[in-house]
Amino acid sequence: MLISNTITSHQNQENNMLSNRVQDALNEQIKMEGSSSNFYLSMAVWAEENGYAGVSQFLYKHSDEERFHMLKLVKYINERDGKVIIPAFDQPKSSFESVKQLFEELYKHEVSVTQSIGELVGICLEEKDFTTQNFLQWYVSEQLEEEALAKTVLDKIKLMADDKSAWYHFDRDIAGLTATSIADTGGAQ
Ligand code: OFO
Repeated sequence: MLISNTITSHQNQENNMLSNRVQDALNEQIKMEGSSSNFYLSMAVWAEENGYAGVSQFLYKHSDEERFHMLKLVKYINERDGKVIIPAFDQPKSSFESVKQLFEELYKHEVSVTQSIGELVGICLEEKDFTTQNFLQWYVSEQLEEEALAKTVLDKIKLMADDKSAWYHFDRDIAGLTATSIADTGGAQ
């Protein structure tokens, strides 16, 4: 079993095909990005229902970005002549105690995605698949920016506490906030 796996892995490298292990891990990441998109969508719906128009706009937009992350992986596996499996997605959480709690969960979620990307990069290195490892660097940078964005928003929320006028401005301004805008300002807004 071990010998045949090693042979398959060597053959895959020679043919520039994905090893089964890398392909499975990429498909797992497809599930994670798709689940992220649904999670953001569910949070957007909750924010809209609860009158936070700007927050919901921000989250709808981010849901689309996560779907793009999923599609980028789908295209990559196809380009490498691999097999894409579109998975079933678990139902995301749909109610939150507050915007603060929502962003706390969002931040935790992004940390877990960063971890998953890190593990995926580790698998590529073990499998000596440097092409995929290189492709994944885009996700490594993206996660860095997204974690910074979530952290910045959480810090703002903590500062605002119960200040209604600050919340009004926050809800108005967050609609225009993106991971790139946070990265450009070094996290300061
Ligand atoms: Fe897919 O970028 Fe965050 O989760």
